[in-house]
Amino acid sequence: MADLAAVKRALAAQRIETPSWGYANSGTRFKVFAQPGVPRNPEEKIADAATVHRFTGVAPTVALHIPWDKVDDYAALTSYAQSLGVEIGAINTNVFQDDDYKLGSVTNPDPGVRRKATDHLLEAIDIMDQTGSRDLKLWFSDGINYPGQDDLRTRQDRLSAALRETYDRLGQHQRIVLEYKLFEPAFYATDIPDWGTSYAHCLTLGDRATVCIDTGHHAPGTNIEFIVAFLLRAGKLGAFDFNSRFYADDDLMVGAADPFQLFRIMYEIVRADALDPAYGIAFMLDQCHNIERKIPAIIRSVMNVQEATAKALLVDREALFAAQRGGDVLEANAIFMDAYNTDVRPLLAEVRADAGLDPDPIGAYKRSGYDEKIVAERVGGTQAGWGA
Ligand code: LRH
Ligand code: MN
Repeated sequence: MADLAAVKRALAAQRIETPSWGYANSGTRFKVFAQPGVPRNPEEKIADAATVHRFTGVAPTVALHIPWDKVDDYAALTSYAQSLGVEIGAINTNVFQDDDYKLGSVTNPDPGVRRKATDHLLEAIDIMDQTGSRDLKLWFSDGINYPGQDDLRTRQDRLSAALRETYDRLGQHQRIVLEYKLFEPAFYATDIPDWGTSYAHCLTLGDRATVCIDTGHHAPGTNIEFIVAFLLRAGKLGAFDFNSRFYADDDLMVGAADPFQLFRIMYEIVRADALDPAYGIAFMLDQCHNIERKIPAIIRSVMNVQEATAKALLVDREALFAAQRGGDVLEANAIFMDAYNTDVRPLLAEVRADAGLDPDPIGAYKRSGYDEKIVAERVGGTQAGWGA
């Protein structure tokens, strides 16, 4: 039987990072539905992230995206965040939105473009030196649309050279989390399409290069928890970009489309004793809230991760391992499903109350009037995000 006191301690110590861009306007190629009260600058995004932390108690860091969150003084931005009770988390690079990157960024046939892209990655580390961030999050949209468009092998040589230069610039306490994605915006071959490619580059780079799993970046039917178990065993899992999807990279609220998958993923984390922040896995959200209010959506997403984690922590691992060793297929599955079918909401309400928080974060947020306040205050200026 799981030790409930230990489960509650683990839940109280859980840390989930929210994305600055999750608070800004977003959409699809068809439409961006702007919302009232959306942040107009990094400070307002950080204020919204601090609000999510205020009501959940487990989201004390916010990831930035450069240049979406470009400011003149990152040390001042960091102090501002700290004054609101949060820290700056991962720094995300962006080599996917510049005209020069049509045929690729660090893999582009043009050495001048490769230089420009690599310089952006190095600039992000300069920013990390000012924000105190540990993680440089690299995602490359690089790829090709037609067979023969470019040489697949040569593009890997170019990618490897840029990663090496970036890795060698890292400070002692900094690391790379290298994200992969099956397709989009490239529709024939992506240069880092899957976990194996990211893993291989990370092995080549060194200890401070780890893989980032974005849960929306796999072919349908991919067993993501297997990838988690494998990378944990190899000591190469660095981070998650949590979201959920029904079809492609839908970036919906994590746990919304497939809460059972999220439970299976968090079980592999718990089984490896990798939940504690000291283990070093960054649990980040990477989502777009195209039609729903953004702050309550992110609060709900944090709660979905907490619920999946609580269920995973309740798996009676001793009994499970015994059934597995004994080849008792049905018993093993039953033990696993018992935990998943446990209503953990009362337990999480207790954990929140023990931390002096309202057991109902969404209700508390609604009663706080924060949504009305930002709608009233954030008038004029240019809203941040897509279509800005
Ligand atoms: C790419 C991605 C990446 C981010 C972007 C906002 O699809 O998942 O993590 O840079 O979304
Ligand atoms: Mn992502």
